[in-house]
Amino acid sequence: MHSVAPRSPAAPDPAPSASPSGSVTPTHCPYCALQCGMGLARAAEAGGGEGAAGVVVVERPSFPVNGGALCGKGRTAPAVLSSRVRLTGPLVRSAVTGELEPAGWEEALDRVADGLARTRAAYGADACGVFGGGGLTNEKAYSLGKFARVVLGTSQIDYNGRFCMSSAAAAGTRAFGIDRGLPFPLADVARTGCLILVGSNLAETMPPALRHLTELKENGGTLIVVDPRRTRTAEQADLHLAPRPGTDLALALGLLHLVVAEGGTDEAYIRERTTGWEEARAAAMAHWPEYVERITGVPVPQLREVARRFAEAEHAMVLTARGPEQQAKGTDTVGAWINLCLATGRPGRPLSGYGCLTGQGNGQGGREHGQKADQLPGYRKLTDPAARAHVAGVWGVDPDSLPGPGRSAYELLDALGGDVKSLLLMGSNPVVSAPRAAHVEERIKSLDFLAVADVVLSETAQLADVVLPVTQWAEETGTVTNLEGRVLLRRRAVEPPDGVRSDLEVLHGLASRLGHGKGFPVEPEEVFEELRRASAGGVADYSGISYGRLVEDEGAGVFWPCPGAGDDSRREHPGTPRLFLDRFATEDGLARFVPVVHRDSAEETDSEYPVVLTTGRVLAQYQSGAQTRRVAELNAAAPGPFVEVHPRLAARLRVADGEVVAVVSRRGRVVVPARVTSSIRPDTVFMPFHWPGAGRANTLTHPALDPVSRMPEFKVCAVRLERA
Ligand SMILES: Nc1nc2c(c(=O)[nH]1)N[C@H]1C(S)=C(S)[C@@H](COP(=O)(O)OP(=O)(O)OC[C@H]3O[C@@H](n4cnc5c(=O)[nH]c(N)nc54)[C@H](O)[C@@H]3O)O[C@H]1N2
Ligand SMILES: Nc1nc2c(c(=O)[nH]1)N[C@H]1C(S)=C(S)[C@@H](COP(=O)(O)OP(=O)(O)OC[C@H]3O[C@@H](n4cnc5c(=O)[nH]c(N)nc54)[C@H](O)[C@@H]3O)O[C@H]1N2
Ligand code: SF4
Ligand SMILES: [Mo]
Repeated sequence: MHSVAPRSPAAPDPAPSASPSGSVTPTHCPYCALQCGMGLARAAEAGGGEGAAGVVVVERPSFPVNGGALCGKGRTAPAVLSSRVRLTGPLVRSAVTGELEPAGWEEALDRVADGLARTRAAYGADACGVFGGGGLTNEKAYSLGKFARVVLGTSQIDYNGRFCMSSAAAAGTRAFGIDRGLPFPLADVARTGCLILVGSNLAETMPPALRHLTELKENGGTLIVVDPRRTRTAEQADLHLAPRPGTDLALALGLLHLVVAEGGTDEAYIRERTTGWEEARAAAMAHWPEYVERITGVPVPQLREVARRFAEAEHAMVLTARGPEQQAKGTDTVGAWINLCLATGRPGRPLSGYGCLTGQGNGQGGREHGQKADQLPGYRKLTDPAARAHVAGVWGVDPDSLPGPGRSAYELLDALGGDVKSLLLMGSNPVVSAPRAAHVEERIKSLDFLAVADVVLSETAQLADVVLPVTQWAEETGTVTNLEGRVLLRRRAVEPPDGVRSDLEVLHGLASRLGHGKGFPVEPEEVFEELRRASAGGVADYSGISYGRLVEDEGAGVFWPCPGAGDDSRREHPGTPRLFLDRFATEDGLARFVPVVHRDSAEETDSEYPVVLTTGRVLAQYQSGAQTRRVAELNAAAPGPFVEVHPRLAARLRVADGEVVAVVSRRGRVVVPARVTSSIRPDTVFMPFHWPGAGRANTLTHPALDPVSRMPEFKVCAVRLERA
């Protein structure tokens, strides 16, 4: 059993108020970055009949981020624990039949260690690849990065977070010297005066957060939503701008132009807290409103209205999500929105600023502790000699033995079967979720050796030589860091089934076989203690956080940076809910404007492919669907893929609602039912990406990458529709 010892007897174990009978484990949802608090109660005691895996979800109203509210995915998450299709024993591909067949753990781990060792012996360490996920706990992400650098000695590690918020991360680092999704608690949103929400459909992707938008409006604030579709979120807005996908950069520049023209800039703030304004201003002034209207399709009067409301509000915020970020110009696009915020004096001021709504459960922590191609724990740079020396010291290795930066996620997937011959994959399903997925699937099939650790036989696991079945959220303890930078403790509430092991046990088993018996503990708290030391002094400093502290205040968590107090416990750091109040995290303490200008998408429409395809999510499915497609209630709500088509486009193609159509891009062709709806622009179609097979959206998407963040262009490519 993993026990969580409070640091002092004075720190009580949190007892959620919804506890039906006392024995409720306070924990967090396995899915998105909101990391809603929930309680897991024994089903029998809760009087709730059977309950999946013997537990039922109960409310945990004391947790501040969601206040007890959950979406359907969170509410039904225990169903995946006891799903019939859950993996409960390792699978190894038979040399005789070519099929995956049940095997024991010793054999399976031997096979993986052997596969990786052979590759390394034949082709060198960089022929071994590692691919991680933003759903992994901090402890797992940390151990996976250490495993790659220390045990395999490879530079070839990256993770699915590259596909998620990497553009916002790059832009945030460039402007503020730090990348934390929200630099303030989410609840601040309800009290700002004007919020521009750019390419976030949080009514479907983070439903409990919607209450902050409702409160914002009740408080008299203005909500502006920028989305090519009239989503459930856009329906809440005072003003909905529906730009053509891929044109947010021009839109933000056009707004900045108008703010400058109308004298809405905050000159004192610009002088005292920023650098680079003259160049950024000059770049923005080239974006005249009429020019911006032509690019974006947003009428000039709407641009004027938004610029005026944003500049005039006493407090104002811009929040971005995947819409503007998942573009081959995502970093510059976010940079342009940040410029708008800086020019109007927002970041570091109360109830104001720029933030990114991070996506995956540990999307924030997963990008801080070393599973990124260029990174060491604590958000340190792999190219920084001091960072290498510090982390190598914690790991007990020679700094010169640490490899340099590797390839980004898509580039790594694209190199499989080329100079990367073997892959260990933990916490992602790229056969469904990577851009240009048919090509990625081919690359994966051309590997000499593939090992996948997962809870179900995902579409990617189906291609593996060895599948390692692992424990799930409620069966293990570990920390996650939510979109606010709030570090939280998820706690073990149920016994895992026989036959599964934790990811940490997998890494321990492999490391031992590869000559590293020490250094890969299986107890999460032990890993966290090492992570604290490795992160100490880094940008994402966790050294003042402990498991004991994370159960205080009913498990409300601690915001990083939280430096350690050394031996003096009276000087315990309180954590940092709000950043930038006095200074930015840059060397001179000033925020940096970056001069950016509009540019086209990688693939513009033409006569052959005349329609823009954009992609995203629906309420009831999560990501590649590996988990949520296993839940009956969610499948009933969102049974399969579709393409949203405007009635005018549908009429031109003579396509009826529900009729099956082919959507064709230069990468491939999918066949899906059309959903005719006037909520989308007539020049654009939308597909969710949660399904494999004939309706896989990523068969169509373009792998063009942002030059800074290496984010693929998931949100824009050119397609044509054909009657199937
Ligand atoms: N139900 C559900 N919730 C989830 C997830 C899930 O899979 N399902 N995944 C989680 C994760 S990892 C993430 S990253 C978040 C993502 O959360 P969101 O970013 O809210 O989700 P998306 O649907 O990808 O994109 C949001 C919106 O961007 C719009 N959009 C498309 N192209 C453009 C464009 O060019 N510009 C602008 N401004 N908008 C555009 C789409 O129409 C869409 O409504 O959700 C998290 N929560
Ligand atoms: N077209 C298009 N494509 C997209 C996007 C888009 O908007 N449009 N969005 C992108 C974004 S933002 C993201 S985040 C990616 C996500 O796409 P993926 O990386 O495929 O994410 P998931 O489906 O969450 O995959 C997680 C896998 O790990 C397993 N798993 C869950 N928890 C654990 C664990 O603790 N340990 C282990 N070993 N396995 C675990 C799950 O069962 C699942 O198979 O998709 C990207 N792809
Ligand atoms: S909003 Fe996100 S964290 Fe909350 S219950 Fe739904 S999926 Fe889970
Ligand atoms: Mo994501």
